[in-house]
Amino acid sequence: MQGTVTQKILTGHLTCGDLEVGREIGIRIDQTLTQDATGTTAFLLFEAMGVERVRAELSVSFVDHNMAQFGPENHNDHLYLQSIAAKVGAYHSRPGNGICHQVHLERFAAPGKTLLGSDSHTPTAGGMGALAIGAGGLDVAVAMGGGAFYLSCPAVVAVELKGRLPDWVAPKDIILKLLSILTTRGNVGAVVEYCGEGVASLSVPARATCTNMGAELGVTASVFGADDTTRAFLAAQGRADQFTPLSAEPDAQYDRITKRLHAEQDAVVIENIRRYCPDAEITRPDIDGMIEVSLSRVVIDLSDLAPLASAPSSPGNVETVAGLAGTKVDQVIIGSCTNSSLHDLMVAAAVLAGRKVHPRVELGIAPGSRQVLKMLSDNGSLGEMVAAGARILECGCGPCIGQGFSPGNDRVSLRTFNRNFAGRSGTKGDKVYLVSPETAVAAAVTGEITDPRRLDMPQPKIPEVSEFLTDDGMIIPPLGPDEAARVEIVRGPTIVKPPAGQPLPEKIDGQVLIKVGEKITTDHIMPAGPLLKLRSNVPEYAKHVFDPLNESGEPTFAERAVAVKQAGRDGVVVAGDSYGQGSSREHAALCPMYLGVRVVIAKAIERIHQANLVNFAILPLTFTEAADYERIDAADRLVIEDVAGAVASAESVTVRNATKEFNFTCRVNLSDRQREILAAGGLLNYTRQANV
Ligand code: MIC
Ligand code: SF4
Repeated sequence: MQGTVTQKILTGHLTCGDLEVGREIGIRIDQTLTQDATGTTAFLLFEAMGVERVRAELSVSFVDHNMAQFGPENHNDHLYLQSIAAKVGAYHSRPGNGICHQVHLERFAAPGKTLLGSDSHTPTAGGMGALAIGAGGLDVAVAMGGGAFYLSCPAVVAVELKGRLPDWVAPKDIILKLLSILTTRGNVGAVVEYCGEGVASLSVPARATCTNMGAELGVTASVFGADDTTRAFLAAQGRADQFTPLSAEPDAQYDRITKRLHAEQDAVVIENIRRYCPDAEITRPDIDGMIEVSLSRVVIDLSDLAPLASAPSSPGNVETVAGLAGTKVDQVIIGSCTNSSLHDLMVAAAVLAGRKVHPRVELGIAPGSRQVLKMLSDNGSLGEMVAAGARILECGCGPCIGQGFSPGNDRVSLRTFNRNFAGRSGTKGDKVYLVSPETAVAAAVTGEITDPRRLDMPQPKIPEVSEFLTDDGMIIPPLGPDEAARVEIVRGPTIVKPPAGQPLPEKIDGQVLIKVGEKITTDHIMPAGPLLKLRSNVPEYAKHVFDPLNESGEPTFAERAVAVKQAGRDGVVVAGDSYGQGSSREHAALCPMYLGVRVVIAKAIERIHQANLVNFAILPLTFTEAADYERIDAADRLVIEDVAGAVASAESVTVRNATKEFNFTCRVNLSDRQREILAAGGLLNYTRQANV
């Protein structure tokens, strides 16, 4: 990574370790970000840590996820968050002020800074040249308290952009193209660094669309340098003084990542890798048809791109819009932290101007921030949208996290969002496509998936903004220590103290509570939608663990877990590849822990989820032989005799399937620090003991 932007930022923030790919490093965190759905727990844990004041340079608590306010829970959370921010010295962005990532980009992100956020799309700020990373709330609480953040030193992969985007082709199409090359799997531990002459033609919000969906690649972060475009954006936001130029050296060295793919099932991806990765090395298929691909560079010529879409139900199912053209569309939503900038919504307004939404389609538009909404209103674009028949939604996450606007059964929904995991919209069997604002608005007026290049108008030319409307009246700045001392923390009755972790037992006598397949997301483990309001009440929320996978009429996961716990056994979850994809929500570890889950055995576990498991004292193991996964069934009894040894230092551990009488081995892929955290019974206990 010598000479890369990533290396420069890491070097300036390193607190321990060496920049050797794969080795654990600690970094100082300049800024933190929380949002209400993870933030309430993060601040409760911050309180439990016993640190009185925020020690990071800047901590912002946003309220953007849970604003439907069905029942008292959400408002109780908002009031708690406002009061605790005042007490401990954090900024508080009030509900209605916008989506955390959009507002952070506009008002706080700066080149060269490190940002840790309790939301997986925190890397959005990489569009500004910040090294921004998503993590569980407890890790963010530690960083708020001035503690370092620990991560495996990333492999830095170059994404070189050439040329310019053609008309009607959007930044979303760049990241969807990258998803079709690198896929949603096998990129854990990498940072994607954008470079090349094509970068200059992309605005900061355009870059942020690309870095935002780096989360869907599963990488640790995505980052651009900081150039004249960054300087102009900061100046237009009234923050010219926060600009620092940042670029990779001309001879920067990038690192190779290795991915395993199936020669036949992944044939399209392999073809893309051959075409777009000039230094790819591809092995011959092994006996199971698996190949290994290693690469350090992806080269994308922007002028060759066409409008793309992620088909249901994974962001990695990328297809061309032209190929899907003609599919009838029932719903279109433009918004989310991926595509809700002023530019994106002005493109939509320009297409809607003087037209009506197609009679078959309901169109929802959620501006990303109050800044965007007010500017749309002032320049007349909002009026065009309303006149066309758009339903204007609050500045927040809304439908992206299943807070309303669920599509009808079998209805096709086109969204400018970043995730289309099955059921995330709130409708079982949903058909959600992820597209650019250009493609979304084209469908809104034609009623079917339409290549926007086929619209009877030229691409709208949206002028660069030289001065954004900067009214921070809805961001409450921190109070000084004296005033803060007088603040009463508001704790509504629906806010329940999170349970504490317990050290692992010497021996695990466990039972498989559930066996799940590949690519299980945290939305499967701990669903959001209407349940999101239970985030600050773990005992209640835990009743819904694995709800989307529970069979109706059968005991729920929670009921089975409680029965197993009462019988004196430990809960075990068995999973396939890429377990814990998606969000950073630590409830996907915290709630299973509350129900007695002590071990997760998977073919592979995603980065943030693995860290959350450790933070809540659940032992993450991976199968040494993937084939052993097939030999285990739900309800099997699994025994691990030497848990203490596994946690202390062993790199592998023997697990006995006492139901089927066979042994298998699992990898214990933990850093020394993670071993200490597990031994202490989780990060909270560890932090208290270490007095970070
Ligand atoms: C998401 O997009 O899934 C969320 C909701 O923003 C999550 C955070 C959460 O679950 O609260 C994320 O991406 O981390
Ligand atoms: Fe909000 Fe959706 Fe972005 Fe998550 S992905 S932060 S729910 S807008």
